[in-house]
Amino acid sequence: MAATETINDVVQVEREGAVALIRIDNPPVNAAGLAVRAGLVDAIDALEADMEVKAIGLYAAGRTFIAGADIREFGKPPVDPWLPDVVNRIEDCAKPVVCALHGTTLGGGLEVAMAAHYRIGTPRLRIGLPEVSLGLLPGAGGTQRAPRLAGMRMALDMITSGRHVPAQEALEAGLLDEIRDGAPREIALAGARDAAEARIETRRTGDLPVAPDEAALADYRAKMAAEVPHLFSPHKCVEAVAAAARPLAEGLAEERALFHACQDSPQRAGLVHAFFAERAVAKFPERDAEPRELKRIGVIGGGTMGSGIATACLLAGYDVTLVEASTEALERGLATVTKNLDGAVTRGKLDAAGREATLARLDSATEIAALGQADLVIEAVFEDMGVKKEIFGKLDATLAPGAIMATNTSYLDVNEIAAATSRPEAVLGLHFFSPAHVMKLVEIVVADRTAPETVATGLALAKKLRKIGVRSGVCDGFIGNRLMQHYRKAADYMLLDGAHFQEIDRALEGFGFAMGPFRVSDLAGLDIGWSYRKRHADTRPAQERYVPVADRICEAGMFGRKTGSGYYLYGAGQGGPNPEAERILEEERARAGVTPRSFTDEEIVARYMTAMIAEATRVVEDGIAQRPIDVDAVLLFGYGFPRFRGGPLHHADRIGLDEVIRRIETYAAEDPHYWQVPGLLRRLAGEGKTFADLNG
Ligand code: T1G
Repeated sequence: MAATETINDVVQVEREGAVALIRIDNPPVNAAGLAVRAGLVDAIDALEADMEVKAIGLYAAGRTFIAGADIREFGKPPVDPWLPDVVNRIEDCAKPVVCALHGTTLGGGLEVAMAAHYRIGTPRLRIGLPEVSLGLLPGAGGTQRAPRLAGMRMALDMITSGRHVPAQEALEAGLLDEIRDGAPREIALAGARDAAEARIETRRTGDLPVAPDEAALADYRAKMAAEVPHLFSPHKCVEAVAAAARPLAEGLAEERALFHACQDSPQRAGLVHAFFAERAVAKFPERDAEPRELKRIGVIGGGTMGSGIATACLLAGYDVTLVEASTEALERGLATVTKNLDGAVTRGKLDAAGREATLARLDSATEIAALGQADLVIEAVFEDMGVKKEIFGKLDATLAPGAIMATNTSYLDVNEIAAATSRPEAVLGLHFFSPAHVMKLVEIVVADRTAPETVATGLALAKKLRKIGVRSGVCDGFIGNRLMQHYRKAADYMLLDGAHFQEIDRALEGFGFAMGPFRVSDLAGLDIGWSYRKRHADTRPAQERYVPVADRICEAGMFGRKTGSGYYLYGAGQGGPNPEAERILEEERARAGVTPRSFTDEEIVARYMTAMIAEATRVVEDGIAQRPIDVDAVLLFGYGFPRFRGGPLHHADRIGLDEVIRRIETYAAEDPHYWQVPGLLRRLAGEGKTFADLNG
């Protein structure tokens, strides 16, 4: 019988005859926090000194071997033993260490494994070095040992992409020595016995030679310069791998120095914040309520949004019924769904057989009555309150008790829509973003009478669709569009005051946005904002400054890409500013009596971001968003906010709340209606707190 010895809360040792096993058990993902690191060192020390032990098996309990260093420790003062030292201790162990890998062995977890003397993976294992997605690089020897096992080019590919590599590819690349099926403990035990009886050849990775590959280094230097010029760590990743051509100790020292440079970069903080934002938003107050089981989903409306939502639900495995008002519209919707699925085949997300099986789960109708069996129905028709209320009334009469009704409205009052039914507790908003089968974000809009079970069902659906569901209260535009409506005005005010729309786009693209606001409007279609402004013309406050440039461009029939011109010209050989738009801009400046002035990129970014931060603060203050991190997640995953900046309120903490207040007060001198300091911002600054303090 194996003798088990507890090293600490998360590390245990078992002795089985001439071999011993080290077991890590640190749920949920065996992150290499302090206890794991200290436990590993103590276990290796003890077993190396134990004369009975001839070989050591290393494995982890739970769903995965170590999934990396403990990200929650980043930014805090490091505590000994550091992971690089733990990794070197394992490699220097006089007894062979055989590592059994399962789940998603990532970052520091793979670095621990690469320091072991033999690696056995399970068939469904995936390995990776994703530190770059956190603004870092593998800092525990990964940039030195991966090239020794798999060559520089494979190491560069893994370290600059952060991709998860399946077991078979890892074996072929030399990162694994074997693939065996079975429980990690049994694999580690059998592997250690094989090592003790020399049935397998163990080796010290650090002693292996590295074939310098200047061509690969040149390729990746060029690739990073072209693809991510504004990011810090990808370039450091390449330089760290380049150091692998030098003796191990020198290479490790170079890696350490580059790791610290990344650790100190603000991009690391932004990217780590984005990592946690993606996960923290799922912590809804209603998350423990029982979600309704969903099998068949109805989608009303076969337009861009409806067909995208239907595609997302089909790809997630649901049976879907698409409903449209006419056969022609229905056929258009079905054709779009089919095209979307073809796109998924092209992207390798689906094979031909999968496409057929997926389409087999799609049926369609021109009557809402056909949705009687649906567990959930998502309405995605055009933005008209009367039409939506009529549809919800019909759904109320059609659906079985307990079924859930959702609206994909981007702006309209979900409370008013819910009131059009006899069961408002079963109504919520599910606001998808176009293209709905691609965009990660879904705003889950909780109306005043929405039941916790209904919210929990919305959250469960978002998870099943592999989307990021963010909880929002009911207000005009919920979280994202409310912010966009506000910060977009800051861009229009700078436009009228003298900045050219190309300058504003360039400045914000320099800040990290994939596309500036005027290019985004041209892509989305200027007519969408136009109809929104027309709908709100009567309720616009008299003292609000109004810039009619976009209206004038639309009145001229220019809606952006879809009409070939908007702020910019589109079509063959085009792409520059639209002279017509520039002429309209000049006319509107003259009409407003504006003497145009110049704006630096810094000022453009400062005004745009300050406007965004101000409205984001009000969205938290009004309780529309639960926490600041929810607002950050909405902008990150739905509005192209640069991930390395972490989101508007993370950014606010970086520039300092006093500075944000100073800016608003400065700008308020020219427009006190638009530039107002939110009470919450003053309170936090007054108490010396930050938005991070509100994230819990
Ligand atoms: N540290 C701390 N917590 C972690 C964690 C980590 N590395 N990985 C996951 N969690 C938490 C996560 O926040 C969530 O918590 C729960 O675990 C489940 O995660 C020196 C410096 C492993 C593929 O980048 O990619 O090693 O929200 O919801 O979808 O070179 O988590 O429940 O409270 O994501 O099944 C490198 C990051 C670190 C891997 C599982 N490693 N993790 O996905 O579950 S840097 C990574 C993931 C490093 C060294 C360097 C995924 C996953 P909560 P989840 P999942």
